[in-house]
Amino acid sequence: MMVNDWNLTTPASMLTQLLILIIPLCYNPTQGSTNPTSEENEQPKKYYEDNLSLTKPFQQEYAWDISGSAMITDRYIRLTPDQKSQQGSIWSKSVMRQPYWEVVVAFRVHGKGKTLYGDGFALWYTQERLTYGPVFGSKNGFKGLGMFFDTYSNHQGDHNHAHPFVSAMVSNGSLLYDHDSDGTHTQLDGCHMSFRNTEGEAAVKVRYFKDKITVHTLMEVGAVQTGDEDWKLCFESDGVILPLNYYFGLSAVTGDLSDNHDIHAFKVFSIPYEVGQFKPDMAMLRAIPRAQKFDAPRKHVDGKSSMLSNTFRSPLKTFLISVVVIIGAVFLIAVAYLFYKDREEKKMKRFY
Ligand SMILES: [Ca+2]
Repeated sequence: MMVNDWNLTTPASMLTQLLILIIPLCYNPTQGSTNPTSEENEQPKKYYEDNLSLTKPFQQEYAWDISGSAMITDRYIRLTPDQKSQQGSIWSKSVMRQPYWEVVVAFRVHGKGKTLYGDGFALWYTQERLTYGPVFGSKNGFKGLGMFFDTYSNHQGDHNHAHPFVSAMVSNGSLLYDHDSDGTHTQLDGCHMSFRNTEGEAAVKVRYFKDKITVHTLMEVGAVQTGDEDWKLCFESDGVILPLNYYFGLSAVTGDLSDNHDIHAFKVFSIPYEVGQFKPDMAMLRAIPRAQKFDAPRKHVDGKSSMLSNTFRSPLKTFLISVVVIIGAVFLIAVAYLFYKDREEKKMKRFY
């Protein structure tokens, strides 16, 4: 079954959602009131955002910037091929204008590597776009939300999870992602998801609604009927503030290790604050992205990494190595000169 056939916008699904909205009203004496615990608030109708979505055959390409190694075919968007030192990204040209939303991303990460492969890809909801850098091909110190699909375990110390690992992080621009701990000290939460080298596509659903992030996963999209019950909860996290008017993006990077990082569908839905009513909140325009919960900070431990990525990720290390190399070169030139001068002087002495 194609990704486009998911029961997200089918007539059957729409009818089901309509019934969910209507039935409680029939039995509720305070009809039309906005009880925050009612079913209607938990499951408001979603609206498909065409300008922020990319689905086969990817005719919405005009609404996106595609850069670096990223390329579009009629079957997928390849962020990086299974080759060393690649970096690719796609970014929406327009922003999400509604405060609450849901994103469904279907993808395949696959490659020839049996035990060594990397590094994974990231999904972004950030203030800036087309930002290049060391965090899965995009910049560190981002403002907004980063979702990481990490296939390579860099971490040397205690790790409570297996890879591939899906995690989320919210930054106000000053909180930094640490590759050497696989971002575990700044993450909201995460879960293990065996999405690499699967036959079919895998998918993740990220929902931001009323200051809560909820992430669901789905394996082997297309092998089963993908109703809501098929999604597995990865995590949910309260107390998350994300402003509206941010961009969506996807990026990936390879170092010495590589993989094909393919996006098969990217669907964005806006969610009304209450049934039939969006609530534009001016405070959200000025809000600073933040989250209440983070994992406890841990001491930074240098992780194992591919040589190129490691150099790329440590400008200070690169600088120190450069200084040592220059001092070494100057020293060798000085020794060679003294040796040459000494030999010339001996020659002159012999001549006389
Ligand atoms: Ca990693």
